[in-house]
Amino acid sequence: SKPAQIVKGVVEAAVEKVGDALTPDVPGAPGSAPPPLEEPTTPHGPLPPKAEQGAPDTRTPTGAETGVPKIAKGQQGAYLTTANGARLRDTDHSLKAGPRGPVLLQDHHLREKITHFDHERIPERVVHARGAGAHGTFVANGAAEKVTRAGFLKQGRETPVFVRFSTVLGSRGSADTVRDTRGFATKFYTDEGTFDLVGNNMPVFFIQDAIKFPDVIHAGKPHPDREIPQAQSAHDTFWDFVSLHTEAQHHTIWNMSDRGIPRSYRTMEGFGVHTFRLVDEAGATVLAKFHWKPKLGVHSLTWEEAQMISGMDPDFHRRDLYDAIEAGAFPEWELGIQVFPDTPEETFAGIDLLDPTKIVPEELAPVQAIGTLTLNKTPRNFFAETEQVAFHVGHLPPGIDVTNDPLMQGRLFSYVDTQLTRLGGPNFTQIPINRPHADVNDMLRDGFHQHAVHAGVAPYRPNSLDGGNPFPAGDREHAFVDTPVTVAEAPKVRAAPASFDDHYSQVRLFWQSMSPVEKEHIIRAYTFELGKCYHQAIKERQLQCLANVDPVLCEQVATGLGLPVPQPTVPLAEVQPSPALSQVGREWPADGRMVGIVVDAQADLGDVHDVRREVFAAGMVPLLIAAHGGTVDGLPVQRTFATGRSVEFDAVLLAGAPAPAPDALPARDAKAGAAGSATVDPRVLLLVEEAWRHAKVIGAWGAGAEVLNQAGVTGTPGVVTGGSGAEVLAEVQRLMAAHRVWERFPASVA
Ligand code: HDE
Repeated sequence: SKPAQIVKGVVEAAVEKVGDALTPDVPGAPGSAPPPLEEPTTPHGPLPPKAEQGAPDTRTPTGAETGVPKIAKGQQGAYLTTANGARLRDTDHSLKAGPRGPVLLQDHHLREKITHFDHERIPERVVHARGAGAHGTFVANGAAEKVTRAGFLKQGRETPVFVRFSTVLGSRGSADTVRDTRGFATKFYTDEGTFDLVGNNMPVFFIQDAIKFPDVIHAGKPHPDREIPQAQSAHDTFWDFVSLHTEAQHHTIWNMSDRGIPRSYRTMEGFGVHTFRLVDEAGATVLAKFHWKPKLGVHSLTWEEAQMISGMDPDFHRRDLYDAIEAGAFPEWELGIQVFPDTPEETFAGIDLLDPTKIVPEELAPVQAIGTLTLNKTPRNFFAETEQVAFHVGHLPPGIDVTNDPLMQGRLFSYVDTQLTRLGGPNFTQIPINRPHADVNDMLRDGFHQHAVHAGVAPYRPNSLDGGNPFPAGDREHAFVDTPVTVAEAPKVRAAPASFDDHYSQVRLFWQSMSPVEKEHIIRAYTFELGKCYHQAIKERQLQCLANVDPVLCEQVATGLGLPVPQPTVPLAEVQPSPALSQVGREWPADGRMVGIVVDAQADLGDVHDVRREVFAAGMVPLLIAAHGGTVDGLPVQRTFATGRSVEFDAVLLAGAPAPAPDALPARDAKAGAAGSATVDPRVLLLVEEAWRHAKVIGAWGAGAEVLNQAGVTGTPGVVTGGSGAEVLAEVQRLMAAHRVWERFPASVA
């Protein structure tokens, strides 16, 4: 029969692929030529079997040899087997006493298959459960050599990395575009041991001491009775906590700003948050903060877009990351450091460097680039890599050390502890994605899921039975040396230093550094979130906090909530704004951006071919939108008026003015505009209206100009018309460099 033939074909193809599988040709893998930029969503036939499904190679997903001989692997060969290797001839029928009889208990294959399935799920991360990861490389430019002996930061060194981005509050299946902090965790597989830089997309944290972490997370997670809301901070317990623990106000304003709803993982900054101690060859130290700077600039969604995407494409950020990598638009970040003298006070310009609720403005201590991260390969298997990757703040190579930041100190305990439950025991560093690329000889033994078959009889030191192995390393053998920092002689106390008491000056600094449109967004975010709270006292308490930040901010939010404006209880700090904190006002490359092109049969299709080529040439991805699927003049239609929505596109081009299709909703006469009655499909009008409202660039030529007329947006800022597609695209591209047409957003504050 036909299905049987297809299965046979697939098996044959798989058998053929077995030979290739040991040297998979991964597009974009380091060393291989970048694949041509191509539309990632072009419809294609059934996927061929994955080569590695036939015979996994013996390397870790990041390319290091595991040393495990192929013969010891659990899965290889082209034939379906039981877990212990017996070939099977049927996996679709349980063993029964006759075709209509009861299933027999002796059916080992049935029991094994179902038992394994029953245990497929592992506990999700208690925070940062929702995430997406990618492989890449980090190349150092050598600038850090002056301050650290870390080998991977020496000039020209290339280190494989795995990065996992995440939201904090939501469950594994929650939407990507919720308002939240984003995790930005990087594993550098250095040859001096793995370095995990477990950061966020915001430079400060809610709390100053790790002991409050369970409290802030309990407050942010869904309410314990109804378990709602999912992945949101817009609820009573969150605002109860942050208004009572005012140290949280700085992180909270970052969350309420556009930083809480990134456009893409590719347009996020990253921060190590804590201050680290860097140590050079001679043992001299400096204090430092790590920063990731995206090549594409820092850019966010609008709140309405974020909400719409949560419904339309909850996997938006994950898809965006994978599409960009697979299209060859490899995301890049510069790693930078701010460097401070390591003085006994551990302060810089009066700012306590151990307080994780404080930044050091870049204008006071510039971020110096020390290398470039490029993500160029998507995971082969989500569970094996993204889900099982385990980061740890204490995974440090020689040359990078911790400080006494009480938040960092608590994290040093937490990250092993959590893996014991999540990954089921102490041997999680043996999982392929977590395996160091440096040699490991750790004398740790046994435990659940022990994969190593250790040789020798003396896992202790010193010994005389295993020839003295393993040997301690000295400085010259790249040993990690704990920095001999002097510990103050002081009484044991549960207390914080007095400098930790300033909870408002940097919140004001952040507010004052925003452009008017960013301020407007912050006001709306507070008003929305507090508007979702039920308890009046909580709203009033948070308004009191805002009064201590800025009278305009407080007054605007209070007006939105219909509540009185409180007076400040602390003097308003004199602050110097930090322009580096604003996302507005600079220009950036548009690599990997999505450009929607509306076409119909009447459009000038020659121009559409040209424009599509030009969009590709600019490193962006054109997506053709038409009434129905199929092709237009030989070009694939990737979105229809039913499947496409404005939020997916960074700019919209109109090459035609499609008439209402039979499956369109009734036209809305109110929107007929200057043309009298609407002759354009209302879904196209909606697309244009939304793109306009979200301050995106819109371009039209030929018949497309009529859509602008009927949407009522002709001649407004960022709406481009011209005689040809090429002319319009050139101007659209120029405007896209600013990310959005900022002047289209209303701003009620200066
Ligand atoms: Fe985490 N955090 N955290 N965190 N964190 C976890 O570890 C914790 C903090 C961050 O993609 C957990 O493996 C404590 C700051 C990221 O796998 C857990 C404290 C920053 C990720 C944990 C903090 C982070 C985590 C949950 C307060 C930014 C995701 C699963 C002292 C600098 C990593 C896991 C990934 C994950 C504990 C505070 C970032 C429970 C106790 C500050 C990006 O161990």
